[in-house]
Amino acid sequence: MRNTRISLVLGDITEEDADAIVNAANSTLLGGGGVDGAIHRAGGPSILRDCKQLRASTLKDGLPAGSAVATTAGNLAARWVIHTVGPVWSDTEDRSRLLSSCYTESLRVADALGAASVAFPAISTGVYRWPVEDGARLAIEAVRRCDSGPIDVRFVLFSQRAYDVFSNAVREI
Ligand code: AR6
Repeated sequence: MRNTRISLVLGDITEEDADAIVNAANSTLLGGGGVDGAIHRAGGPSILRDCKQLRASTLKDGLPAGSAVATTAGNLAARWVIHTVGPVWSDTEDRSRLLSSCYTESLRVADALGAASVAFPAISTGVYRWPVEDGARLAIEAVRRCDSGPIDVRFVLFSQRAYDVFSNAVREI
């Protein structure tokens, strides 16, 4: 296993100066609320322009849950935004593999770009209602398991509660 350095940050991912930041997008790639809205607002219109280009070319049917794709990052400090689509939480179906795949696919894309550092939000734990304890465990396990991608992986948590839950998960795993 590689020596990935995992760190936790309490704050706003749009202010993170990692080479790549990950967006918890939806399949349309055309923007939304939560972290997606914040990234498009802070990064400016060129990110949406890139997303529209992807939709018109390689992603005509949208980006499926569990996949990831990169665009430029407009006015952000990061060089790239990696857009991924988390699964919506389900009480009846286990969609954990899709959530893990968001992390591993994003790391694969980051690796292909040559990014040395990548920052993740807690994918699916907002509008998509994934319980943050489970989301944190899956996130950290997926990053630990991954043998490609940046060595410097940051989780940028937007609330003290999410930060505490991720801290516990790092300690337990
Ligand atoms: N920096 C870091 N984390 C943030 C920020 C921020 N600026 N803003 C919110 N979060 P969500 P999802 C946290 O809802 O659950 C969008 O409309 C937030 O507190 O952004 O994957 C998309 O277009 C939560 O912990 O993403 C999709 O339709 C985490 O980011 C849908 O929401 C994820 O919350 C995706 O839902």
